[in-house]
Amino acid sequence: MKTYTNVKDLGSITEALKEAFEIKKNRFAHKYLGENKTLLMVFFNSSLRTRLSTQKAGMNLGMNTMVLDIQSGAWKLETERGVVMDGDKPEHILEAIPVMASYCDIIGVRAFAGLVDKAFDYQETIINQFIAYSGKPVFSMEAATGHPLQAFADLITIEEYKKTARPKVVLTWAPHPKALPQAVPNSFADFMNEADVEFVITHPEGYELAPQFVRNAGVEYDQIKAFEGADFIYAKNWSAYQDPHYGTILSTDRSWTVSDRQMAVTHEAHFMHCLPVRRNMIVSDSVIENAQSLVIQQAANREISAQVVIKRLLENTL
Ligand code: AN0
Ligand code: CP
Repeated sequence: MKTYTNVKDLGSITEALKEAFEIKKNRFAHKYLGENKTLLMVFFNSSLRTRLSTQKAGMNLGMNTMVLDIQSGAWKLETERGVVMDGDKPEHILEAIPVMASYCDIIGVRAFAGLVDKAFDYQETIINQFIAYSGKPVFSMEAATGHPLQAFADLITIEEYKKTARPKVVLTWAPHPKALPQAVPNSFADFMNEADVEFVITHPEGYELAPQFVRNAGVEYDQIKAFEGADFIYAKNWSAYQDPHYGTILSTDRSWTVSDRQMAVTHEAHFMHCLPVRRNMIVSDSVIENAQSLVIQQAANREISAQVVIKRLLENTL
């Protein structure tokens, strides 16, 4: 594997899951694979889980790890070519990338969607510049349109907790006070469309995701109908994708907050969310604290998904 930005980079998801469970059984089985190799993690946005789990995965493989927070301590980076740099950004990403690449062997990048320019976001302008100009294996730690380490960890978690061969998995929109990217729901949909599950997406009208991620998934605008008989409920807020409302909030309807009322019609479903989550906006205290909630297990599996990906990228550098 040379890059990791979406589900297709994994090849067979059956094989990827097998590798994940082997690593979970013995996470130090390849502790010399990354000896004398350096992992650089570049963050344009905040993180708790991605930062720690990815660093831990690198350390399990024997790598040295370095973290750069562009927001605090680094020079602010200009990302568009052709700009007269007379503003607040002293350095251009076109110099910064090869410089950063000269100090490491693998690069992880977190660069959220700006939610202003849909084409800039959906062309994955920032991570694609890392891929084009670093000369190193690059992986997404949440880019503009996807969060594939999260979705891979979510797939691992569903595989661990499913009670039927083909569970019903529902992705539901939930309200949030700030406009958020579509990256998490996009990648979750991408993975669920590859997995052997019955997959349904529910959201208020206007929140339709990009068709390349929705593919053939069922879209149900009635949240209660969607939840009926579900085995897994995956909640997430996202802002509008469709024009002319790209990146904006269309609804703050708190009747969409996942609570006992909706969970009652499910098949004793597990509740899932990538975290960080705003309680009593996205999900009630009672649902997230219920024994069926898997949010901590999902976060723990981030170490495993990251380790599969970094291991495969390392194998490609040998
Ligand atoms: C981010 C998002 O929605 O993409 C990161 C989630 C992993 N969430 C927030 O900014 C709250
Ligand atoms: N789920 C996730 O990616 O969390 P962080 O934003 O804290 O890394």
